[in-house]
Amino acid sequence: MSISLSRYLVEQQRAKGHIPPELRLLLEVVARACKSISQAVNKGALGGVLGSAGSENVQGEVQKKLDIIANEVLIEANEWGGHLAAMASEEMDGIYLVPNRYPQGEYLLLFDPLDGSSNIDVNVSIGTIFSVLKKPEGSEGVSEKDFLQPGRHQVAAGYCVYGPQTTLVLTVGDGVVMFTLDREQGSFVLTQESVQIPADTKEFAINMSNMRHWDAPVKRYIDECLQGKEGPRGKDFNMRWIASMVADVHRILSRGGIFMYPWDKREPNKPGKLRLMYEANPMGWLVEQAGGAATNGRQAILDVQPSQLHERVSVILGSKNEVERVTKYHLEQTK
Ligand code: P6P
Repeated sequence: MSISLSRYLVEQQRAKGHIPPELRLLLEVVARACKSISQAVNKGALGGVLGSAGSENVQGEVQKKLDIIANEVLIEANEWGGHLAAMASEEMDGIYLVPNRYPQGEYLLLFDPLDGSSNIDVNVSIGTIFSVLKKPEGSEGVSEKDFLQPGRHQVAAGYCVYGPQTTLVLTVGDGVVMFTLDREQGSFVLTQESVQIPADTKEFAINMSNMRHWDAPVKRYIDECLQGKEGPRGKDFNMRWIASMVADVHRILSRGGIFMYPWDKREPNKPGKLRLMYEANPMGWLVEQAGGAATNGRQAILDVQPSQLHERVSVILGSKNEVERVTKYHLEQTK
């Protein structure tokens, strides 16, 4: 007997009491938005949704048509429900206040509406990443600084990967669950509970073309992996790089591995490429909830105190023992 997302959330609330009705509504609305995004993505060229939109986002990156479509779908799906005070997106410079014509709620929703955009036009898996915070008590109205909370403060986080299956992966702080979209029913069905990442792995994910720009600890770690069973690790490693964080993280949640997008010399003033608030924090929490680890090389990502909405961070996440090894190499460097 299949369990729908709504039934799962109701029964979790009944059993554990950490998914109040407003949060359940938020998660159901986000899931419905992801279903619409999945349909737009699946149309591809037939839907006239491929290619660039001829504009740039706050990161100075060319926006794809589907980036903008996905952003609009998430805004329109969430603004009327009364569960949110405001939203923030990779595709918008500032926060989006819920219009006065709608009731304001206590939650803040952050998202990367379509991560992995460079893969859209070549039919490789992409995804939507989201993070949920609560508006700080007592603050009148809502402003950007209300969003600047460490990842430990998240009340829900997840992603939807648009691949051979459309799969919604979610945590509310009590482990990680996966739902697969049943297109005939049009609903997300529970397909995996208590996701666990193996503590060890033989698979690393990093963009090797940046090797000459890496810092010493990263070079040391990857070099040891490449030496294989004759080297200090005593085993051979495999490499994967999909250049779509959602797809790489989904593989790691499904079978283990380590994902790294570290600081490098190309833009030394930037701590990394990936964004803290709506990429590293939600993914970092999911990975920790599945028994893995997520650091910026020196501290847990979830403990980083944000200072800007779109700030970037170095990301090392996945199988606990591997992440701890890379982090140890970084900490040894600063001694
Ligand atoms: P590179 C996609 O653009 C993204 O933000 C992540 O999803 C992905 O892991 C990374 O950038 C890929 O970056 O430099 O390998 O193209």
